Amino acid sequence: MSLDVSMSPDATTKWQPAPARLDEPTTAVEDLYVIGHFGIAHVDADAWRLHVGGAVERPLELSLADLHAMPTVQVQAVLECFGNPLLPDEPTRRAGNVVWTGVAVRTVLDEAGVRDGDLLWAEGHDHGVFDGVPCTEYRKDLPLDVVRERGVLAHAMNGEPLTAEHGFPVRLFVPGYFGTNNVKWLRALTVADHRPDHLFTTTLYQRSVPGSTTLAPVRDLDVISLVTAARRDGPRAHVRGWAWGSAPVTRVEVGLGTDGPEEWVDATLGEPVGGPFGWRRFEAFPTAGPEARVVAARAHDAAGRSQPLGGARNACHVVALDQEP
Ligand SMILES: Nc1nc2c(c(=O)[nH]1)N[C@H]1C(S)=C(S)[C@@H](COP(=O)(O)O)O[C@H]1N2
Ligand SMILES: [Mo]
Repeated sequence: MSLDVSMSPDATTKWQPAPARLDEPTTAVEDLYVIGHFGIAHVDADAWRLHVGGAVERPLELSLADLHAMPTVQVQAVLECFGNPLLPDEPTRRAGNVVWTGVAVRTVLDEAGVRDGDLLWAEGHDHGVFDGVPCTEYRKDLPLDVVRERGVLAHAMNGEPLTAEHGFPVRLFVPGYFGTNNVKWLRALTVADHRPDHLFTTTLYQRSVPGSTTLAPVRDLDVISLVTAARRDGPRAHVRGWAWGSAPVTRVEVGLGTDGPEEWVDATLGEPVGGPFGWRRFEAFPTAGPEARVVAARAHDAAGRSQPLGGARNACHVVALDQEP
């Protein structure tokens, strides 16, 4: 783990496109938001190794060539940011639906032979200071059963090798989980039976859950929707966008009004794009009188959850009619 990794000088990298740019079913890599808490890491692919250790029979050290020689899996799914961990109730609407190619985490864990433990720690090469706290790496811990079932060691996005911004040469991706868990510039996987203390595991990215007094790590995606177009079309409005979440989206409503959404209609729903954790198109053509000025979308999921109207990170997306969202 002594690989020398240079970091771009910026302390935090944040970039995101306007929602109107997310109207395509598959998000182009150049339209996918970027978050790097310490900046962007630049990793030498030849020197890169993935260390697999902890409670395993055979610790591994895999090169990029080793990974490329393993069976490949491909999945299309939404990558979504939880938001600023210091402002956890603020909507940021950073998301994209991309195609991930790589090696199933299961393949690597089977080769290593898991002995025991119910968590998988994932560690990235980037380092620096975030919120005044110096960190020697980015670290997350994830439930081993979920990562084993659907986690991918991704080396390509939309069929092209990952860019430095998105985690070159390899990142973890777990469909249905918030972006924070999808560790970029991956350098180690460790099977463990307890949570590691780290800024990005037990301090930040924790949230309260109904019926519990303890905070839980930010993992499953919330039910959410994004408006990508809202224009007048004769006496009607044409409103469309995407909806997704960790549980299947069952219904999306579109609201229209003057100062806020007042009249709601059901939108039509397309199939999830690319797989169960891809986003679904919603589209509606509600009647829009001259007084109609704002449009909102509200998604509901199979677990019985709905987007709140306000005050939450997944609050309804409200946009101005006839302006590019
Ligand atoms: N190593 C590392 N992985 C990381 C992060 C990071 O700062 N360092 N940020 C996480 C967060 S909060 C998000 S939302 C996604 C963003 O991925 P992207 O920049 O490819 O869109 O990466 C996640 N993985
Ligand atoms: Mo994020």
